[in-house]
Amino acid sequence: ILLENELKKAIESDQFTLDYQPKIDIKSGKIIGMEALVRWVHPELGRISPGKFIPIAEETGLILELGELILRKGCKQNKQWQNQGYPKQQLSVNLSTKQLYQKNLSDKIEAILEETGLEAQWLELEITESAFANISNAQTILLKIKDLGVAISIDDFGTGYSSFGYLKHLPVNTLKIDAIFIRDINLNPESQAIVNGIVDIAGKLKLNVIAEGIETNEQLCILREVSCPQGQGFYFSKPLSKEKFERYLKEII
Ligand code: G
Ligand code: G
Ligand code: MN
Ligand code: NA
Repeated sequence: ILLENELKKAIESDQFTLDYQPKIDIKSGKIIGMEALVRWVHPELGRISPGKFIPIAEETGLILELGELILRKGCKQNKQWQNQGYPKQQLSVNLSTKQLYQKNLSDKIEAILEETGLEAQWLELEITESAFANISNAQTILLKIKDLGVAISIDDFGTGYSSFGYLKHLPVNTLKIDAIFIRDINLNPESQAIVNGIVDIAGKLKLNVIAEGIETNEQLCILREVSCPQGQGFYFSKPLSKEKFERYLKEII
């Protein structure tokens, strides 16, 4: 209850910032986009991790307001970077299940794109696999989002609803392989086989695929062996504050 009240106040007074974690093309080592990750610094309690407050925001429904705030902030920032002359990159924003099934989601997204001036192609929404339990509902919503020109990525792929069948019905662009398969990929032949299989299926379905949670060079080497095209993780970069992310971009361009 305490945190719920604090969350409400935090949304009103906008205590949230975004960190940005680069996504990397594994062959070239170049950045191909970034994921926005919300951060909350409470005036008295200090940093509160999203692992703690996102579930509360979801339970209380505050995620709808918070999610909209995050989406607006991310789009605005991405547009600002483009205006400042940074190379254009796609920004991925996490969308929680409640947000996906809220009324008029696509209208809200469209309004935010218009308000911020960001072209739809520079936005991707990451939706966790478990959100697709009801395929026909999800299909209707995702088609509307796709019509806007916004890309869709299935987050935590391989751990949620985990039926390849839904890939036939949902207009998704990217499979994001869950970090649990990457964590032990250099030690566990099963993880390696699963990742190899996901990469193959993605290729055959003409879907993009990215491995998350890459922390070591050993993991990266195996991902190269199985021809995984993209990766993200502490090995390349931790999530960076806006300022640090700008410095990162300046160093690599
Ligand atoms: O950044 P970190 O690893 O601490 O995030 C912990 C969890 O919070 C992850 O599951 C992540 O997906 C989630 N999370 C981080 N930022 C956002 C956000 O902006 N929106 C939503 N819905 N979840 C987020
Ligand atoms: O649920 P989602 O996959 O969006 O969550 C992403 C979370 O994973 C973020 O909280 C981010 O901080 C975290 N993360 C990103 N890269 C790594 C990594 O290499 N190792 C670990 N342990 N966490 C990571
Ligand atoms: Mn994500
Ligand atoms: Na994930």
